[in-house]
Amino acid sequence: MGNHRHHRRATEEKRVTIVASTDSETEPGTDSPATWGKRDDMIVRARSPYNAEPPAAVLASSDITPVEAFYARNHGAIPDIAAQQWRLQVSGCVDTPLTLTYDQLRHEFEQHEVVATLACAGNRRAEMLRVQPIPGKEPWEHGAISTARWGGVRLADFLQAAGTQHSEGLHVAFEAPDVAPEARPVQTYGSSIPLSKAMSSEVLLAWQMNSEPLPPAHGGPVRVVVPGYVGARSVKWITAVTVQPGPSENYFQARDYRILPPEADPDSVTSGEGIALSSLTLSCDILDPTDGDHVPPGALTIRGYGLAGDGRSVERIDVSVDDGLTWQQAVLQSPASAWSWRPWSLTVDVESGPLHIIARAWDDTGALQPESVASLWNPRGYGNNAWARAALCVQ
Ligand SMILES: Nc1nc2c(c(=O)[nH]1)N[C@H]1C(S)=C(S)[C@@H](COP(=O)(O)O)O[C@H]1N2
Ligand SMILES: [Mo]
Repeated sequence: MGNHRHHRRATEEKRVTIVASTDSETEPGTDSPATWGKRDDMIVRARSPYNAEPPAAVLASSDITPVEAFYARNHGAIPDIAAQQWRLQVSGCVDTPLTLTYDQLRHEFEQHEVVATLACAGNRRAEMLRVQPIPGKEPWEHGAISTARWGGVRLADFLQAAGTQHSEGLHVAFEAPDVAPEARPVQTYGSSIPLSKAMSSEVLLAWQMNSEPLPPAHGGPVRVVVPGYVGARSVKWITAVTVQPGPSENYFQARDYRILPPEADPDSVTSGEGIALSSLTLSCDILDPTDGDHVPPGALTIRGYGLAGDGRSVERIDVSVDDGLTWQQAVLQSPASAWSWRPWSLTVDVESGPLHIIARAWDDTGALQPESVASLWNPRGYGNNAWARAALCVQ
């Protein structure tokens, strides 16, 4: 009897409440959608699951994005997990499978902070779908990217504590409790990264964002942050870690978040088809002013960011205001860390009439971004790192 009760309590503790989509606050189409503490001017791509990006000019206004402006990308309803109920299990190719509590995470491991930019692989898809339509995917403009100061524990320290084996080619898979209706078959969210990346010091089990406890919309109580990789690998509401011989079989690792050849039918791809997205690629964007803006003649300050791939650095940003005939070098700020975007600005003199601004980034290996978005088009609309362009009107 006592045992039975104890067992029931344990199950209850483990239960995760999914914020019901019948809650009028999260129902699409109502007048008062849940805003998850975001600014009123967020561009909401979907209310349920909640997907939203800040206006580009808002992103340009701070090097570290405030939580209220940070983009939100969700494939399912946002789970409501109390910190005291949260558990993280590690198993697979480890000597000692472990279960970690929130208190242990905070008090039994060294705490670290990393400023890192999260970028959704679908950022700037809007430009891609003007080349050719991409049905059923969010038309993200410039804002599915943001930068935060993440605080937490190194994933490496946790894997070490579990006695993770170090054989070549192992992967570390992450599981979360949120159910993604778009997955085939419908399943919870998950992904994986190579063990070599998982053991790198920048990869965190984060419980803090900009020095505050991680909010539910961003994966609180605890998420993975994988700096330098596409946002999809930074699994929110992490509940299980498995060290395994190959990549995760989760839909979002094996079938989605892949670059398919242009002629592929995304609805009939099989597991493992296409190129799995991992490291970010060299990119930059113009955030302020942006497409369609009207600006007065005279001095115009253009602002944006550059972002290099996995641990590389942005060394130069060229800006053209005459359709690429001539280029000027933008003024680069120091990035907040090796994992953060690099803000840039340039003040130019502009005359009345239409104005086309182009920006392009070079990294420390001498690589330049690809010029055309058309050459990058792929059926799921991922990885648009073409030269940044903005068409506006000076009057
Ligand atoms: N559990 C879970 N983790 C997730 C997702 C999700 O839907 N569920 N979305 C991923 C994607 S595609 C991105 S781009 C980032 C977005 O993180 P953010 O919402 O904190 O900006 O989280 C990733 N982690
Ligand atoms: Mo994403």
